[in-house]
Amino acid sequence: MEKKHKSGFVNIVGNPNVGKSTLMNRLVGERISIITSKAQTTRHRIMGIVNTEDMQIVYSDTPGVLRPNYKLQESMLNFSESALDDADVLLYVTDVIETIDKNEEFLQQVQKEKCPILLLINKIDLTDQAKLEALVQEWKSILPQAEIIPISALSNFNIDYVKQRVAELMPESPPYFEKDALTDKPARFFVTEIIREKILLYYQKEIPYAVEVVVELFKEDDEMIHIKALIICERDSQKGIIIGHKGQALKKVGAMARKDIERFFEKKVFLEMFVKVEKDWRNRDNMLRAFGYRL
Ligand code: GDP
Ligand code: MG
Ligand code: K
Repeated sequence: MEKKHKSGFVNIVGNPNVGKSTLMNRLVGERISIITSKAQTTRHRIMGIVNTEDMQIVYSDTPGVLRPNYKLQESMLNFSESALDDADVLLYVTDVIETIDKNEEFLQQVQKEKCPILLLINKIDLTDQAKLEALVQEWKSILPQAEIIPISALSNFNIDYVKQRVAELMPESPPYFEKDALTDKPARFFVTEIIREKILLYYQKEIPYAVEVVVELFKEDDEMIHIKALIICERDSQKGIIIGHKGQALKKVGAMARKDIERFFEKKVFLEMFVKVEKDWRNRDNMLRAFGYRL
């Protein structure tokens, strides 16, 4: 007899920097979500799809939950809340570092959630047994319906067990996407994500949060991929910092990004980057829409 096909949505939620993107990449087995040590790296929802013969698991990585104090953050919060709506399994990620805020609005929404919740306590490589046990007890009282699994996404500890539990919790369903699909995001999206990651790593303070990256050209032939990317910032002073003395800063960022893009597509890449000032793009609805944020 033929085995019934299973498929479902697994949404990864939690506060910034607890390790959601690192976990997502472990679960999907490809480097599809960008990771840095700064908060707010993941602005959009990113999906990663794992296919086997009789199962399709659609993981999605969400931006960290943030209190909206300007329009961009409001839009990012929408992505997180929508992650609660369509989940078959919720992976609520916390770590051994963050202080638990029981009154947090998002946590209260999670408490009302009806789908199965795996509460993943990440970064256990940074703590000891006694502290971890105390943390487990605390979480048991906050989210009694959740199954608590201590993990280390970075050192790949207990990740196979998470995969196994997710697979067991998948409902019977035909696949939602083509079975050879890796992700729902097009190639250009990965280019902007990689460039943004390098900007986050290279520049200090407000620069990473003041910029948006747009890929204007993505042209592939047999030999190479030609990419033109635009870095949009808010002020002339920021443009100066991004470009740097004699263009050195932008050159470095471009070189780092190109290396990663080449590794991602396994192809030679010619990357051109330009910087443009668009005053207050973060507060302008039409600009945000053009960049793909849902408002
Ligand atoms: P996100 O904001 O929740 O998506 O978190 P990221 O995946 O971007 O990770 C934030 C930081 O935590 C990065 O510097 C990761 O390398 C680090 N990190 C993630 N998982 C672990 C872990 O298991 N152990 C340790 N020590 N660090 C981790
Ligand atoms: Mg992330
Ligand atoms: K992050």
